[in-house]
Amino acid sequence: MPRALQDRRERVLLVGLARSSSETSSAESSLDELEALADTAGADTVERVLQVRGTPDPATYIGKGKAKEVVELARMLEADAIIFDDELSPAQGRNLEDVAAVNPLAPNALKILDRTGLILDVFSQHAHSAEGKLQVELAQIDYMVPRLRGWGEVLSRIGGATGGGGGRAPIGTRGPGETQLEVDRRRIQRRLKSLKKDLADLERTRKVKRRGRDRSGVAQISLVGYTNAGKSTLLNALTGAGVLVEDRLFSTLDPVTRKLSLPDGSEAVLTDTVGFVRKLPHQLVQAFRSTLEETVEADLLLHVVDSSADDPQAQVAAVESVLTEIGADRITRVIALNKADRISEEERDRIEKMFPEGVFVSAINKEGSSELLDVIRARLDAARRIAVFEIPFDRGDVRSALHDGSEILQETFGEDRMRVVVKATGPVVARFKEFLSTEPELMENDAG
Ligand SMILES: Nc1nc2c(ncn2[C@@H]2O[C@H](COP(=O)(O)OP(=O)(O)OP(=O)(O)O)[C@@H](O)[C@H]2O)c(=O)[nH]1
Ligand SMILES: [Mg+2]
Repeated sequence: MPRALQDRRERVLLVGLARSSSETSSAESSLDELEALADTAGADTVERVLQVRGTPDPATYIGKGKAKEVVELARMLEADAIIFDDELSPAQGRNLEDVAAVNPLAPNALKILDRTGLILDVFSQHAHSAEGKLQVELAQIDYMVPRLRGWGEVLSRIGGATGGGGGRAPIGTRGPGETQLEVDRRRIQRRLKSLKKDLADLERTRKVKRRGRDRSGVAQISLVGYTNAGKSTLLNALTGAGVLVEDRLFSTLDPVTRKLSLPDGSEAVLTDTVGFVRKLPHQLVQAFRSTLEETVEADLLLHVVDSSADDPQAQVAAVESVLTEIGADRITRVIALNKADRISEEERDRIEKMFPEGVFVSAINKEGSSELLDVIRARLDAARRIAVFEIPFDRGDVRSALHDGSEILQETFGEDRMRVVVKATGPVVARFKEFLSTEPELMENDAG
């Protein structure tokens, strides 16, 4: 493709569906988000179409007549692609391509894309670490395989080298790479197998690193929140880390962990990770499972909310639903109402009512951060319970780990072991459960 053409931002038409006329406003905010995703992927939205329809049409999502209309409109506006605000089934995608008379081999064909494909595209642009790239490729293959239209009909994105934000490939085609030749299912299988193996290797390395951290016994806090809520900015503000911050969706894909000093002098570690979004593709949740495990194993979740967003409650709901999906919904959390510098007094009152437990902060000018740290410390404290450990003398490492991260109430030394009474969080207790005393009532007498 000539250079000039490649550098041109693409033009896209967005199509959303509302179940009923009372749901149009939430469908509109979903389209806003799709527009932001498209912008992040390098495309300008030239028009949005919202269709009210009780249930999606199984064949064409919006109905054949409407589909023809949308295609006409797209051609008139010289759009490069139509993006549907949902995951299209493989059959819907094929039928819509037929309506658009898409020839995937012809240049400048009108492309049919969906929300999942777009999110995968953004992820593939933003994946930097080896693990992140592999995770995205795995999710892309998962998404693509049922959508292949027979041998060689569709371009393969597998096994090449143009992915990962390198060039200016057109939106929807950025991926692990492209080859002109036909796709062979065996090759896909081989690639899948090697991807999974490489990922497993990387996961092992990361687990070893994490085990080192677990042994320290200090509280682990995970930042969670909607994409672009300001998680990385808050990490930087609280810990002085130099993490990349951008006004783009999904700028962070790889987890970053930094030390955090709490007001009582104790230490915790704070991990920044991938943000969430409405209808986060399950292929990605699966592929990022190991990254998200850090979140599941945290002592506390710091949920960052963009208080200046149009609908913070909807964003919180989207985050909560992903947390439930990965099994992190029972972890204690603190809500940071970020970007407080951008809202008026009235908005502040309104948001305070929505989230009475939330703490207003501005990560950008550090306003509210000391109050936030106080709340974090108090919440960690409340999550602590008294536990009694019996630690052999040769396990000084366990004792010092407990000293680092927990409050020591009493220490007594026996013949071959020491008894340590501590106030520690559930996860810390679980980490050292092999040393838990089997005679807690005895200890209580001792302590009293
Ligand atoms: N006005 C204002 N802007 C903020 C604040 N915190 C973050 N931002 C801006 O919001 C944008 C997103 O910030 P990030 O820290 O990258 O957000 P994130 O949650 O890490 O986003 P992803 O990693 O993409 O999911 C950037 O342009 C920040 O400068 C704040 O307190 N006030
Ligand atoms: Mg970030």
